[in-house]
Amino acid sequence: MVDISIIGLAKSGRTTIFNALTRGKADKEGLTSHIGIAKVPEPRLKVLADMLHPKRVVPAEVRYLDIGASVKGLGKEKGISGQFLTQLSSVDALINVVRAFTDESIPHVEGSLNVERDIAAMDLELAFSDLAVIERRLERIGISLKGAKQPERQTLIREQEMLIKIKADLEKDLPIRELKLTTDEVRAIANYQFLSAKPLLILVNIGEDQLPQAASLEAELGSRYSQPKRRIITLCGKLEVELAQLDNSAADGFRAEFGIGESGLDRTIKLSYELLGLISFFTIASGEVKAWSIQNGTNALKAAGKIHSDMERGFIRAEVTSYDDLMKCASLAEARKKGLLRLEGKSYIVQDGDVITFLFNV
Ligand SMILES: Nc1nc2c(ncn2[C@@H]2O[C@H](COP(=O)(O)OP(=O)(O)OP(=O)(O)O)[C@@H](O)[C@H]2O)c(=O)[nH]1
Ligand SMILES: [Mg+2]
Repeated sequence: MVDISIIGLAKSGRTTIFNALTRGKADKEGLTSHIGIAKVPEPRLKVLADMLHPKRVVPAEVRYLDIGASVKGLGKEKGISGQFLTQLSSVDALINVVRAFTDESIPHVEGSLNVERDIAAMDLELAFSDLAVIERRLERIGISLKGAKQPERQTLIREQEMLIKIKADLEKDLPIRELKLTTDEVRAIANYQFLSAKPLLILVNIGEDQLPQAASLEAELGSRYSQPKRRIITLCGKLEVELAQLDNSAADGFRAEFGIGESGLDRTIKLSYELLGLISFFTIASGEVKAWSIQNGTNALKAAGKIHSDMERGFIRAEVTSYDDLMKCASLAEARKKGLLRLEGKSYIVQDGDVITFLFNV
């Protein structure tokens, strides 16, 4: 499962966004962190369901984490530490909620509204956290080097050099996600789970009164902040949380009235998926149509492992058809008759929209 953590300054609307995304009712005053699940919007799943009338339709899921109110004033402190760091380090991506709504009764922690300043403050926070991790590791390497013999010595020196290089970049305000690293370096630093290396979605939380400018604000901010591993979105958390309580057609009606095209929540999930390089594949079995998310470039063996470790261990082959080919037929059986089912082996790279039946024995 994909894990995404919601971060941001105090009173930026994190818990509101969390509740909207997960259709949850987390206590906004609570100090504890919240974990919730959201279903990944996938229009092709509905088309498949309409065609095949399965007993159950199971969308892919994302897990969201809201790390609670006690991170208040995070931007002023020296770095993210302890329990928060452990929680944040393990997620796949971050959503930074930045406040743009005005409300006299809820003072902004910094005294005034300033989206750019708050984006920079969080970037700094993530960089501080990574620098602290690097410094601790460099200290340890220094100690280990005193007694180290070859070839361990060589390995330690290589790690030391790489960390010193990354440290210098961080000190120049370059987050790790922006660095041009070699595949070896990416692999070497993966274990550190650096925060500034994680894909980042900046979510600008606007007020209802700003809805008419939402699209132009997003375009303007997007031109400045969009990067391969960083995107920006504007939405109104307060409205989204209300719409999330309605059924789909009622919510669509309200959206049309407010001039909002697609659901802000759906767009948030989709953007996080894009940032993470995730694609969907589908399985149709025992009366269930299911969507699964995998990293683009995953082979059939690993994709099978997503479903069940037995499927990976006992993998024989995969029967694959594309969603588009299946659309030309009325069922998988007809696709088979028409010769649109391919047999693929372990190393086949799963494509977005593949409909797969895994054959395995255990
Ligand atoms: N007017 C307005 N108020 C909002 C909006 N989004 C959130 N709020 C309000 O702002 C307050 C803070 O929202 P939360 O979602 O609790 O924000 P948070 O970042 O989780 O806050 P803490 O965890 O307490 O630091 C709540 O009273 C929300 O109802 C919005 O778009 N417009
Ligand atoms: Mg909160």
